[in-house]
Amino acid sequence: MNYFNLKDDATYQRWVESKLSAYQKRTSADFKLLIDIDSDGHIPAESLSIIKEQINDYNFALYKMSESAEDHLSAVKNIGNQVGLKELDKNLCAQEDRITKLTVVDHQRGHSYIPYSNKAIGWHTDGYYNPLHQRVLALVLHCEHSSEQGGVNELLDPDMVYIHLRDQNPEFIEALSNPGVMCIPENIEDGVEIRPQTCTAVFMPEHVAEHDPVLAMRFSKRKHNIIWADDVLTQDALTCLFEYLESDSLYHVKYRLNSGEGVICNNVLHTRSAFTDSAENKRVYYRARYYNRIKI
Ligand SMILES: O=C(O)CCC(=O)C(=O)O
Ligand SMILES: [Fe+2]
Repeated sequence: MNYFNLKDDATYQRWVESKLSAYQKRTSADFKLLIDIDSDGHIPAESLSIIKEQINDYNFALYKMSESAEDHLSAVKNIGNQVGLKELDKNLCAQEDRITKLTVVDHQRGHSYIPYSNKAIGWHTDGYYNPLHQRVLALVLHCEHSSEQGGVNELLDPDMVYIHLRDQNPEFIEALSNPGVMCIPENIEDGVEIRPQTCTAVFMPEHVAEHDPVLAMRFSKRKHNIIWADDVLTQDALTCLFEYLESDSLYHVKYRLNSGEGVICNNVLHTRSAFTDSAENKRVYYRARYYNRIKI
């Protein structure tokens, strides 16, 4: 089933129906918003099958550790392994094991990236600037400690964004599937190119072995450092996309992670609200990005 084919409306409609009926399940009283896992990151079989179902349905699942973890970093690695995530991204600022600790860092120490601040982060998928051979297809975001106030995450399944845009105007999908629609200029530090210019589509079919293609999305709402195609259709598509992201649809999921809770996802769109730390409550997150999708 290739629901990307703009000429095959019947297949697309079947897929839309299956997505909508999956979202219906979230309204049921016994829907499991937080799936139980062990404090070392081990996922019991029953929970793994719920995670599998939610990933299939929504591309993300939230979990909660049964008690407080001794070693959150190794628990995160453990979680990734059990959901088939193996190829960790080599991020510029990640520690050697390639999982990034996100916490407010003193700017003098050289980190001026927003993730290491307490500022809000707008809608994006992770690694939207990565070269195409290093696409970030999955992500584990884990909370070791929450802030005093704020730091809420919002999640949105790219499939629902695709559906919204295609239903508004199928030409929006064509515009945002253009491989040159979004360009990120090279990153040069001290005269050395640390990342070449990358141009990319926003919507990209991802071909997974023995499966029909699935949707991957590369996007950031940041205006800084992104050059969008300036034709009218692209600009209209972006207006529609931005409006949808900022709306409060049935598919937007807002949640503030507590210690020991996290998100496993196929790199869905997400945000973070601004937060304040206190001496007792300093926000610490771990972020693991992978080049492959979840496979359970
Ligand atoms: O801190 C967070 O809650 C999310 C951070 C994030 O999305 C990122 O660093 O890409
Ligand atoms: Fe992110």
